[in-house]
Amino acid sequence: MKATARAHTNIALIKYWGKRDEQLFLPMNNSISITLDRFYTTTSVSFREDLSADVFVLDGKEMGGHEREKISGFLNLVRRTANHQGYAVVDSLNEVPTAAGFASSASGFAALAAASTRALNFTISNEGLSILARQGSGSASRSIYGGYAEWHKGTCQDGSDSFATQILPENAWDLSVLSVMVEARQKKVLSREGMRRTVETSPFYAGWLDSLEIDLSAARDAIHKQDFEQLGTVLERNALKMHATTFGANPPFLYWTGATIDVMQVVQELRENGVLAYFTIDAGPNVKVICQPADEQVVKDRLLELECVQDIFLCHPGPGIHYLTT
Ligand code: 2P0
Repeated sequence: MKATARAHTNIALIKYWGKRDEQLFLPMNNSISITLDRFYTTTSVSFREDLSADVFVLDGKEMGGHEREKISGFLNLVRRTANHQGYAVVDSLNEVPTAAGFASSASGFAALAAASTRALNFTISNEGLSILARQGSGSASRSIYGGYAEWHKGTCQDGSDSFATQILPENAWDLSVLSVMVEARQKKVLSREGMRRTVETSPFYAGWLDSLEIDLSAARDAIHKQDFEQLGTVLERNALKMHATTFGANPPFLYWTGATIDVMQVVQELRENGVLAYFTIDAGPNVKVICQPADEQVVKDRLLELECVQDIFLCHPGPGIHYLTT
């Protein structure tokens, strides 16, 4: 009763920002992402008769406390879904630079959902896996798929229609995603708390929700047409709007540092010089710059001229979950 699965991280082009149900991880809005080739989590799960509790090993180290509880809580959900009793050993290897602002929770819970259901020989669709992964971390719902995916917020109270679907596979449209690392420190306001505070207190949150349909349809349409300028324009606008909601929260907060703004300005300057590049920023100070593969070297060289840039990780669209033989 053992299986191994791999899932890749993803980066949101249209952001998931705010939950309507914290227990079930139901979002306030749809989101759209690209799954990335370079960063992934590989997880083996084996259910064993001889265990009296779940065991979680991350990067070779046995975890306890909150980390183990999170995994065990997720496995409870899998056990309920697959109608199985019995504990498991979960062995995960993260190929994700969390210091660069990549969330390992997306690839982590997508890989765990896939490996644990496969270990139990439980037949499940990709949509079912997306629903399961979502309940570990919202953004994990999108990492089931390669390429470009949309997580539909759904309308059911039980979350049964809140899952992601693929818009375009990874080999359909190549783009370059440069993850520009300006700071390796942990973020001060975790995204979970940031979302909650924004939904509850920011007067700008209503504006975020009101304008989302326009951003979603522009992004979807741009991906279908493979119109990079249209996609870049909307993804940058959407990221700035997400961050604007945090300025209005009480107490207000800001994920950027001066270096974040330096990178944003270089991206805008590149565009003024005819190089199509756009930025997006998640719940931290690091910036992801998106451009077409033909421009990636020019963009990278220009960004490396900035003293505040510590490192740049270059990614392309990557695959969805897959199973490895062990
Ligand atoms: C996203 N973020 O769409 C957004 C944009 C951060 C900013 O998804 O609470 O780790 O586990 O559902 O998925 C990060 O939040 O949050 C995130 P939970 P998650 O990628």
